[in-house]
Amino acid sequence: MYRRAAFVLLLACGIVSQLSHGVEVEVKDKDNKLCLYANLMVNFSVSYDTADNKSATVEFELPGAVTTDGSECDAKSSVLKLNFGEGHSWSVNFTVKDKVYQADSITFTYNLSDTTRFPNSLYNDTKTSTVTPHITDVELDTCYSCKSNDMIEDVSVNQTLWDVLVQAFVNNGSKSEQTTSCAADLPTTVVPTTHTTSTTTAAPVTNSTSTAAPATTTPTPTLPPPATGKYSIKPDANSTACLLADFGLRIGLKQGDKYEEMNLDPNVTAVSGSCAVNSSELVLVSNTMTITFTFTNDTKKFHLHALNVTGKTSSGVAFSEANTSLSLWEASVSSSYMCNKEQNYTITDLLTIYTFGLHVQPFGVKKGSFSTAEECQADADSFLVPIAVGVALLVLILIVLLAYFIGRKRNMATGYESF
Ligand SMILES: *[C@@H]1O[C@H](CO)[C@@H](O)[C@H](O)[C@H]1NC(C)=O
Ligand SMILES: *[C@@H]1O[C@H](CO)[C@@H](O)[C@H](O)[C@H]1NC(C)=O
Ligand SMILES: *[C@@H]1O[C@H](CO)[C@@H](O)[C@H](O)[C@H]1NC(C)=O
Ligand SMILES: *[C@@H]1O[C@H](CO)[C@@H](O)[C@H](O)[C@H]1NC(C)=O
Ligand SMILES: *[C@@H]1O[C@H](CO)[C@@H](O)[C@H](O)[C@H]1NC(C)=O
Ligand SMILES: *[C@@H]1O[C@H](CO)[C@@H](O)[C@H](O)[C@H]1NC(C)=O
Ligand SMILES: *[C@@H]1O[C@H](CO)[C@@H](O)[C@H](O)[C@H]1NC(C)=O
Ligand SMILES: *[C@@H]1O[C@H](CO)[C@@H](O)[C@H](O)[C@H]1NC(C)=O
Ligand SMILES: *[C@@H]1O[C@H](CO)[C@@H](O)[C@H](O)[C@H]1NC(C)=O
Ligand SMILES: *[C@@H]1O[C@H](CO)[C@@H](O)[C@H](O)[C@H]1NC(C)=O
Ligand SMILES: *[C@@H]1O[C@H](CO)[C@@H](O)[C@H](O)[C@H]1NC(C)=O
Ligand SMILES: CC(=O)N[C@H]1CO[C@H](CO)[C@@H](O)[C@@H]1O
Repeated sequence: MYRRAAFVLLLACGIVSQLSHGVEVEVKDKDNKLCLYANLMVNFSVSYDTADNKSATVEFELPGAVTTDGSECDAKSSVLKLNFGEGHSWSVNFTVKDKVYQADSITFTYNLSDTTRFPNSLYNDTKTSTVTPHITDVELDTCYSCKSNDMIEDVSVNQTLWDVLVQAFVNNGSKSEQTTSCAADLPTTVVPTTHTTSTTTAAPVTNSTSTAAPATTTPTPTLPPPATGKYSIKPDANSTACLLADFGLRIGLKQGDKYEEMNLDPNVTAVSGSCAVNSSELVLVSNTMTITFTFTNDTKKFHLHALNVTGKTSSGVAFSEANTSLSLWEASVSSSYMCNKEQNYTITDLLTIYTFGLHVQPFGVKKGSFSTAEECQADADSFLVPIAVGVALLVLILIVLLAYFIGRKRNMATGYESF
């Protein structure tokens, strides 16, 4: 449920209208011409000290009801200031440099006396967080557009900007139909994105500084299959391995209306973990993600019980997905589990993993090598095909032979009769 509020700064008097999407504001100059346009969303995460000597973290969205008092437009610099609630404000300073403009800073001011937003706060003063956003090199007379999440961290405040459409330095009182897209919105070779594109009011006609993607149907570049990693855990330096795992791994992650796939690169992956009688753990840490596999031994069989994947997407958004009630990769404790065929497993609503050439043994590894493998159904099925073909051929040969012998016998029989 998004609210859209249009505001007109005209001698500090605002007109509110509730429409469809984001927080939409229009700042007008002294001639009552549009000079700054914004339609955006901000999520705040703020931590503060509470009276019981602890700290609390609250999350809230920029509300639909804002006023633009304090916003101003000049030829070379302008300020977008959104005031909301009991003395909170969020403001952005823009400056022009040559043919481009940029956002120099974002200042978020919050009033800890607001007990509805900051319950039980130890202090009652007003705090300020100033950060530098990543909004640069926006061509003059274009809107800056960034549908992707852009999280900006500060000591006690994280703010996530999303679905942003801003034009500072509007020329001639009308918003440009041309956009400069942020890097995160552009497709990259590694990232198959955008299954659906959320439709905003302003159609971002592609005429941007970077070669922007056509808004709809982006052809999905396919990732190469991940390289196979061979991972092992030793209980101590002198022992042989107690856990073995070979596989290529890819994860698929949903993020809002985007879907991204990432391969785990074994070359940059650090391995750690532990082996115990009832439970073993394999922890893989790469530059983009940390994956924890927890296997359990329930006397006769083992299975993958929990999987926890944390990391950052290519656009820098942190994610953490875990499922602690899985029963995958089940095999006898004295054997290993194998699945050569590519497999996909839905771990959570947002996370899917893909395995390539999987072979694991989390318990009872002897002499540092895999025990007998129990293969997955998919592998067994692919074995069945050649077997079935072989059996069919054999049957065919038998039929031909049988027909031949029967025919010969008949001939001989007729031979006797015709005699
Ligand atoms: C912002 O917060 C709203 C509700 O609090 C949530 O639905 C939305 O997913 C959040 N968006 C981001 C980008 O964190
Ligand atoms: C801000 O984000 C970082 C990294 O995700 C996290 O460690 C920190 O706790 C967050 N701070 C707040 C106030 O949410
Ligand atoms: C709060 O915690 C600090 C140490 O973290 C301690 O020195 C102080 O006495 C505590 N104050 C109260 C009121 O508990
Ligand atoms: C902060 O909130 C308190 C209580 O809601 C209010 O009395 C005070 O005026 C606010 N401060 C500012 C600077 O608006
Ligand atoms: C803020 O707290 C101080 C003491 O901690 C108190 O004197 C003052 O009245 C409080 N102000 C408000 C607006 O609650
Ligand atoms: C490892 O084994 C060697 C000899 O086999 C021995 O000298 C060394 O102390 C052992 N190290 C550890 C940590 O057990
Ligand atoms: C990983 O390392 C191997 C050998 O060290 C090399 O052949 C391969 O190209 C590397 N792969 C990547 C993705 O860097
Ligand atoms: C392993 O599980 C069995 C049965 O659940 C239990 O009896 C045993 O104490 C556990 N061993 C360890 C080391 O936790
Ligand atoms: C997953 O791992 C992260 C980081 O190690 C941790 O914060 C989170 O609590 C874990 N989730 C579960 C369900 O264990
Ligand atoms: C997942 O695996 C099933 C068969 O196990 C297959 O039909 C499906 O196409 C796979 N999905 C993807 C996205 O690879
Ligand atoms: C699996 O668990 C059973 C019972 O908890 C235990 O007797 C057995 O030794 C375990 N197997 C391995 C290989 O750790
Ligand atoms: C701002 C901008 O890049 N405008 C360009 C849009 O595309 C037309 C032609 O394709 C150019 O003439 C504009 O300069």
